[in-house]
Amino acid sequence: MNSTVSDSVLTAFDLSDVGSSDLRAFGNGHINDTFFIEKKGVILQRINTRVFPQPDELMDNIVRVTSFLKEKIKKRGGNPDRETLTFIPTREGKYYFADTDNSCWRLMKYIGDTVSYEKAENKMFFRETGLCFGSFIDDLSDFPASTLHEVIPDFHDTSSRYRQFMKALEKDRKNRVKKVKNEIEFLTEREFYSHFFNRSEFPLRVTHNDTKLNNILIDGKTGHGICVVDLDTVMPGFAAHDFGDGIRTGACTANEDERDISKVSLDFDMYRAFYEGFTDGAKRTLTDKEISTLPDGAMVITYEQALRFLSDYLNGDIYYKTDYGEHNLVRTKTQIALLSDMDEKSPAMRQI
Ligand code: ADP
Ligand code: GN1
Ligand code: MG
Repeated sequence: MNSTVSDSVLTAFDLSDVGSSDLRAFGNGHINDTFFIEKKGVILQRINTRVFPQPDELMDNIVRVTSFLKEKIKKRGGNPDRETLTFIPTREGKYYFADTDNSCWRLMKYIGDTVSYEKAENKMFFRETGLCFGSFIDDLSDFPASTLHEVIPDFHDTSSRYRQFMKALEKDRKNRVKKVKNEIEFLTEREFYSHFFNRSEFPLRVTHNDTKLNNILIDGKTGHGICVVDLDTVMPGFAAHDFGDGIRTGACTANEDERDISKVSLDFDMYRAFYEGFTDGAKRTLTDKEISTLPDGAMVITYEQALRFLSDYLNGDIYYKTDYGEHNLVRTKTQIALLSDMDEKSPAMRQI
């Protein structure tokens, strides 16, 4: 087999007749490695165990959440194989396989005739994306949240992200601090964002926590959002964070790694479209207070993402996949440009 996927992985999942030419690298995620095997109609994924060191807990969360969702989808007459992920166990009945080099792999059904976007193509698709992420929160509102493992502790605890940023500054492992004085100043001046979401003030819900636009599959024929993917970070969290990451990735006029920051701003029409979809999807669950803080979620998550990208740059690019040396710095700059624009537009964001 090729250097990426060993024969033992394929044998474990009963895919022995699959050859290296059948594996197509898929998607643009920053964490896992995803392969599409068209002739079997499946997606094979290598779990990034540096980010998710407990694959047992990770898969336990995901399998229980998808089983729960499948029951809901069946009850409302939907298609449980299309509207949520279906994981396929190994021949030994486990939901992941650990290779001899300690890579962990999982297999799921490919959901066909769908597309996912890196950038929102139009308002209709983006409203659908908001609707899917909002409905996800509604569907999981009666899932026993306390039984979920915290697979990445303090994932969206922005003050903890701020402390990690301070540590990265202090260590300055790659001697890069001197190159990013302006970015550091921008982020330290806005430290107040890291305290906005206080755990005791807002209800903890079962949230997705990685609501990037490309984590929604849109039906290629109808244009409707049908499935929420990338369930690794489903954990208790705040609805405003899910709203915020959707806006950060989908209502931005440029890609997350656009080098020309003059192209980066908040597209207000897209903002409104996502807001309408999200609040419609989660209408049975969200309180007025949660709804009133959705714009703050967009700003806090964009701020947090700038902290995370810059910390990774200072630490020597050890967390996110990067394509070139300054990739994390470029990503930081787009987050800063987007946040600056949101700062200006926040009165209008609050008015909707
Ligand atoms: P990562 O954690 O690296 O972001 P994802 O689980 O999001 O990985 O998968 C990467 C991409 O693969 C997604 O953005 C989506 O486009 C596509 N994808 C993932 N799972 C499926 C699936 N079951 N069916 C069809 N496409 C999928
Ligand atoms: C990662 O895996 P992906 O690309 O969907 C990251 C998110 C970040 C995002 C930034 C587990 O998401 O938290 O917001 O990159 N996932 C994890 O693009 O850290
Ligand atoms: Mg993803």
